[in-house]
Amino acid sequence: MPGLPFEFAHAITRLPAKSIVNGIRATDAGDPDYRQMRIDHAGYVAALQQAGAAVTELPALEAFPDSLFVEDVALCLPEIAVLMRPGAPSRAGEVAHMAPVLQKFYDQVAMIRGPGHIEGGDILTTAREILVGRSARTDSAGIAELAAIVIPLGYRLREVTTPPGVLHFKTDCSLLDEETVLATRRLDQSGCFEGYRVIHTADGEEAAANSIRYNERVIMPAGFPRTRDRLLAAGYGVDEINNSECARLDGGMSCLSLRF
Ligand code: CIR
Repeated sequence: MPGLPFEFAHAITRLPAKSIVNGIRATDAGDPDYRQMRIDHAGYVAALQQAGAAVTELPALEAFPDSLFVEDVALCLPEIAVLMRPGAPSRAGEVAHMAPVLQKFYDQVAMIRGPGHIEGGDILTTAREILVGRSARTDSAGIAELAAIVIPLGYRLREVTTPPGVLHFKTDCSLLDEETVLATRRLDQSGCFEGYRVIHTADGEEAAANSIRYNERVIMPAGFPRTRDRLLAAGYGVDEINNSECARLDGGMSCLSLRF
């Protein structure tokens, strides 16, 4: 694979819409607060910029409450972007808004056409393979269609399982470097990270697993001090972002950007 899958120059984000109060959530812990979410989102974009990202910030899409979670609509690899086919019906229309944006950056833009479904949150690209978790949003047919696109380009793809009740594979893990992932114990216990070094989130801090490595920084949700200290002790540079509002919609650090 060309380059390391945490060395990036660009990021794409989308401003939260006022309609975020209608965003999908597995468990209702109250609507997210739009004003706080805008503040948190601005902090997230600033952290990406500090890490070296040229950030393309797209306008809010009121018709799509979950559209700030741009990660789910595309997979960005160095030489190709692949538009996803979200398993959540209310999110399907987000893809058409992302297609022209990616066409500005990429010569090659492919598309998952179905009948399967796949969302970017279920895809972890490491230095040696692309791991894709089957979930309530991502099925084997969607994964097979992605495999048919990326394997001819020289990538290895491995189908794994997102734990039941967990939204996306990356809800429970992040890439930290060429050989290391941050993961919850419940995901690691599935055996999917054999051969990798795994740093576990601290017990009770599972929501810290959805972090991102962007160049020299690890951007993680605030409020998980024991997991943060594990990352610091392992030598990573850490930035913390308040994620209280996105968390109400089961979203976190990876969901909020496309990175390439
Ligand atoms: C959804 O259910 O689709 C959104 N409320 C959250 C999406 C989070 N995205 C991600 O984990 N990649």
